[in-house]
Amino acid sequence: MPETVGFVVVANRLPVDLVTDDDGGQHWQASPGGLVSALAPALAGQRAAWVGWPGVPDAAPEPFADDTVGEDVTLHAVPLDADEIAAHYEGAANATLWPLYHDLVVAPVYDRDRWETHRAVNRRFAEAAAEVAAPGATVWVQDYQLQLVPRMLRELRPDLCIGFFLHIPFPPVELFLQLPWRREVVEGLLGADLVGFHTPGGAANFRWLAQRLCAAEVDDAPIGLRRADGEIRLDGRTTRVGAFPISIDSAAFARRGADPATAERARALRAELGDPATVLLGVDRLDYTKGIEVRLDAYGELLDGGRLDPATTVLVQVATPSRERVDAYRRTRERVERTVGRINGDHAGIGRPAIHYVHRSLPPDELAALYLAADVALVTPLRDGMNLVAKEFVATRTDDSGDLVLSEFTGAAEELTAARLVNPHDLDGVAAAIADAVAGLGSEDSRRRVAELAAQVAEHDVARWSEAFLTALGRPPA
Ligand code: GDG
Repeated sequence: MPETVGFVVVANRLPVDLVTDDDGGQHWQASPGGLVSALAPALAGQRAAWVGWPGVPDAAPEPFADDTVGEDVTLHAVPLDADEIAAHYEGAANATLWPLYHDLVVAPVYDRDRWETHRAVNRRFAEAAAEVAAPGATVWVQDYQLQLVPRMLRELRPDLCIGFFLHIPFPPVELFLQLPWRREVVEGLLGADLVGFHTPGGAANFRWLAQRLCAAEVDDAPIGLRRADGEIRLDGRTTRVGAFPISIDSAAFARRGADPATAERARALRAELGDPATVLLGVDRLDYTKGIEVRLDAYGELLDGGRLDPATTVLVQVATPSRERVDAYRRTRERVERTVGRINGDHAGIGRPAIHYVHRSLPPDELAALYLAADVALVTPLRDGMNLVAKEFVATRTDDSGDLVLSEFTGAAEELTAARLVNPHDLDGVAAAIADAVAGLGSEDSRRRVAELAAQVAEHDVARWSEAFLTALGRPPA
């Protein structure tokens, strides 16, 4: 039996992935995604466990520690075989729930066999968490892949204090009702003591569904968090619901932005780009929800119409590889790359591309230098739970220069109201916002807005997010 601890994180992935080297050896490497930095303040200074999948089929190491999260956090691997990865992770999570929760940008696949596996995998996570949690421990379950875990864990261990946080949007009720397993999901989440969403809208949708699908009693009374917070009572238990907008380690990004080495690298990057007057920047996982094509199309139209000059403007688009075994992602990549090729074909000079397209993950230092080198960040998702790139861009900039074009359909737009907010379905509006941002660079208005954005992110950092959630959950202080 593993040693039990008072605080357990349960997430789809461990903070490290098992990677096989060319010579057949294996090592652990930080896994993609920002969950480690999001949870670092909550994990600091106490014995804790992290339950998750090691990122490859059949890996089942004994519990271990890794520098990524420190010696005090024991990592407990939940093994998945190749069929389970296909059915649960690529199937139910990324071909059903992900598109359903992102406004059906692509059609969700409703497959009963895959859901059966999804359920079995959720149970395995719940059992692993039940095994490492000490009596009365706090367990924090993360994200859409594990929505069935809170109830399963509650049945195994009624003594636990269980929190759940959803990192993606919770959809409008009309869309959620499509899900054949809709009641199972709502009941799954209601196993938690506290369910957190990025926005009040997500919390409100969930409360409505709990009432309609489970005949739960819903209380509007705020619990001291924010509007749309409230309580749901079912079968003698109470689940609290609230909005907890996630953020970044703002001070760390500001420090990196202020580091002379970052500024030096930013200058070098601009020189490598041919010292253009204006650098536009997009940074995303290559995902159909991120609206990469929207900004490419808007940029292409601005070049076509002569409103931006390809001799003096470049767009850098970093599109990190993601979920490449899922069909819709392969098709999105093809469309993005075709569009990049067409725009470059129409507008690039020899040795002077109109778009620099990077389909790789960049090291964090290089990403920070890009944030500093760019003038305007283009964040145009069709739907996004929060979007951390928008926050990272404004936190990295230390001189109030630049501008941010931000989709209204991101959680970030509810906080970053000083950005140039756009409807990503309105191509004219997106193009106009990009043109206005470029024209307004250096103006009093843009400096004032960027200063306001940076101040917002500096104040509302990720430590504040986890503290707000865990305080509302009632976790005893570490
Ligand atoms: C989900 C929700 C929510 C990207 N390219 C590189 C790189 N990144 C980093 C960014 C940022 C992270 O990846 C992406 O975070 P986002 O928030 O933008 O998007 P998702 O991955 O979809 O995250 C989202 C989030 O969960 C948290 O709750 O905000 O709505 O969808 O941190 O910097 N990092 C490095 N190189 C890259 O090339 N080093």
